[in-house]
Amino acid sequence: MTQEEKYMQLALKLARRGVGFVEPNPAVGCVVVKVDQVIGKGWHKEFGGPHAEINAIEDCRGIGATLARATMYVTLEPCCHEGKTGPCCDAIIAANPAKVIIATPDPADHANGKGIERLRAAGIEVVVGLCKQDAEVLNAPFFKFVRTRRPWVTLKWAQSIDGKLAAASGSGGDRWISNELSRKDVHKLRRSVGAILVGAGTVIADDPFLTPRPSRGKHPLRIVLDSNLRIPLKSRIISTKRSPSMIVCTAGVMQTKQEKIERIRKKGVEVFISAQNEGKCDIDSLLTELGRRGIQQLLVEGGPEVITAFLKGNHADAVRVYIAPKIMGPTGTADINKAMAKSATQTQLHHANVQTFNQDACITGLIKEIKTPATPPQQ
Ligand code: AOF
Ligand code: ZN
Repeated sequence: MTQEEKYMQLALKLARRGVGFVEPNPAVGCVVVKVDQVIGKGWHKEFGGPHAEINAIEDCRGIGATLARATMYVTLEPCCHEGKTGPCCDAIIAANPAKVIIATPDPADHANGKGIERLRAAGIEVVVGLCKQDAEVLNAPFFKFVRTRRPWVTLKWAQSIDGKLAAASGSGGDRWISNELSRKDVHKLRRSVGAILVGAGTVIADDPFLTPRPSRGKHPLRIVLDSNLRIPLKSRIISTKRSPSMIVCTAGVMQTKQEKIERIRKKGVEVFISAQNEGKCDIDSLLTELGRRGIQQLLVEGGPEVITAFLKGNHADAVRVYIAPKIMGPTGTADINKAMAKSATQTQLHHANVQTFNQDACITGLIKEIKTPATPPQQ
């Protein structure tokens, strides 16, 4: 690894601290280096807060250092628009570093090379493309949404070693599969997405709230895939108002369950009549609709049939699975292995990452490899 790559990797590491807090913004990190010394570090810490570059410039000021003759490493093209904060480009130009090294351009309309141009026009040397792939993997949901206007889909489940997602009611065993720390992580994940989806079977079996707890001001849309409108009117997703809800069913129920539709709508819950695919709700057009509503990320939380349908239809971008050191044996239900045995394709996850939450393992991986052109960084 070159020295420059090391600095950019440090900026990427700082950026990762923002994951879970900055969405739907990208996570961005920044390192300022002068005569081989890091004189400032910054990252985008939370949605609506100052950008990475501003925090890094502030950090330099904190030790009384100026950016003259310094090099700034930043994981995303600095913005030049007036957003929730002032344009980073103007702050960088005012601080006047000799060089700015950027991992990847920002494809958002308000950026898309304009920030790079503005820095160059001010006489700052700009290099683009260092550690580009890592930067693309880091913000893959943001990049997908900006480029395609479709949400990034993560399939998440927690399983026992023998592939069970739930404990049978009355089995006497522990209700939870994963441990408290894993579940805390799931709530952080919920806070980072625009919508959370489950199948009607999960609602009937578990009656989940499907809200992030604590919410910290985040209220992702709760979606139930329910082609035959089986959801009980008393279910928490309908009766609690903490987050908006949307029940997705097919046109067939408009004749047979008109009254139920009305009753759900009267409770302030949306009933969305979806296009149909083999008698089920068409996931593809639902994703288009969610994208149209500006939802950047969708978290699919089960059950086994729904998770498998997303995999089979090639609608998933990422998988995050928590594996608890537990064998459920006869007390386990919702068998993910059984559902997946019906799924047509073998899938090798890319850019995989393994974490532990106390004694639970958590594997994250992407369905497709993130490819970037193998060109050397432009000078
Ligand atoms: C940067 N540095 O650290 C981030 C950037 O609403 P705002 O003002 O927070 O702007 C959000 C947009 O700015 C976001 O959509 C993305 O294009 C860019 N994010 N840019 O220069 C940062 N997080
Ligand atoms: Zn900015």
